[in-house]
Amino acid sequence: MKHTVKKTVVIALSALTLASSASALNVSADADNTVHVIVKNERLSVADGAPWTGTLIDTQATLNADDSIETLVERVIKDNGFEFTVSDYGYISSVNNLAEYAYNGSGGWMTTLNDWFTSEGTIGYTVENGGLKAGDEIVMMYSCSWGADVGSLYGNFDTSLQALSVDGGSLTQAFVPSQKDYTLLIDSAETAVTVVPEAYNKNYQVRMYCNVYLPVSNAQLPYKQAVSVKDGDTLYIGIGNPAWPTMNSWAGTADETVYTLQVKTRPLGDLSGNGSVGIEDATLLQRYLAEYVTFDAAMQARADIDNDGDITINDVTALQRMIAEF
Ligand SMILES: [Ca+2]
Ligand SMILES: [Ca+2]
Repeated sequence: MKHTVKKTVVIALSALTLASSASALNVSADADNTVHVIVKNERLSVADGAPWTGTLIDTQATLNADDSIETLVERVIKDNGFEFTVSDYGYISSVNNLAEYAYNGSGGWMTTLNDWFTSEGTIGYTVENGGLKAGDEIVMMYSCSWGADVGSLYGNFDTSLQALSVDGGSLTQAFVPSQKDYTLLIDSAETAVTVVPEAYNKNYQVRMYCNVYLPVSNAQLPYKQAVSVKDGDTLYIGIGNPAWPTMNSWAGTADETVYTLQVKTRPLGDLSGNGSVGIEDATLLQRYLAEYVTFDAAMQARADIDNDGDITINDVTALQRMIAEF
């Protein structure tokens, strides 16, 4: 019964949140006009009554100018030859014969847009209003507990991240949800990095910005896409700002959480990856010359301290001199 109430609330909220949900979206330079669409059931087993399990669809779908999330997923599902039913209330009620209420009278389909359980129905996010755009990721998933088993926690106000992955650079310390500030090391002065934050409670939006947090301009960084950063930049990752739409606003208010990543070029001679030059790097360089360890191309570039194009004992000497000067 709780689910029915929630649905009604979400419908009522739709008109109110339409404008705000479309306000902070940044159209990426993604040339191909596609959206990543995934349809999956990882929660209800065949033994418990599901007609199928696993990933039904995982595709890049072409976006039409008149699409909403709902029209897009409907087209993708039907084009793949699967059954698709929308209930009288406008909710997706069945996909490939996996219907809502299939698990002991509960269960249903839920949808994330860029890893966020939207605060209004999927029909409310359109190309026209800016709520849906090329490069987005839509995941439709089956839940047995109205979302709690897939990260949609109604009435929970935790705005921390549960994970943060970085490609194209590295954090100087492992991500821990309670630790808010990090250094992000990159190998050259300007590098493309892909930073993917994952909220603990995906009812809250996660937004990422470079250098200015909550700018007036439309500068939110795109989800799961490479962005160019340089030494001195700061990436801000905010979760659950009170001004951003969330279905949880009906249950109470949360305090926003903000993480920062200070971008720093990895210094010449840092072979250990900790962001500074020390005796551990000289030891590693000696071990490399003795062929006890191997370096990748980026490490080899940082090991050529005297910049003569080769890695020799002279670089060990130069590195030891650097350490002594520090
Ligand atoms: Ca080091
Ligand atoms: Ca050298």
